[in-house]
Amino acid sequence: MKKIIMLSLCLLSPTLYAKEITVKVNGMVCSMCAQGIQKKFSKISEVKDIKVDLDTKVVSIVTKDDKDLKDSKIKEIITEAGYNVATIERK
Ligand SMILES: [Cu+2]
Repeated sequence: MKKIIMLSLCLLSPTLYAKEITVKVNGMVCSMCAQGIQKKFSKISEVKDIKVDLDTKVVSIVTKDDKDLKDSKIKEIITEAGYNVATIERK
């Protein structure tokens, strides 16, 4: 019985909620850069909300409920756009 409870907790907890991911990006200098990155992320099905702050060079991603976006995927998108990922933080 205990095992079943533990197992169901493990299966449910990690992906139930939307995730907030904060990505610091090197190389974004103007609003065109920001718009380009915003466009790329908004095309991804897991992404619910995307904001780019040019002053702090931070890309804020909110995923859809029960979805996640892997760090490797984030890096891939940003690198392909011509920028560099400095840090990735998750809440
Ligand atoms: Cu630019």
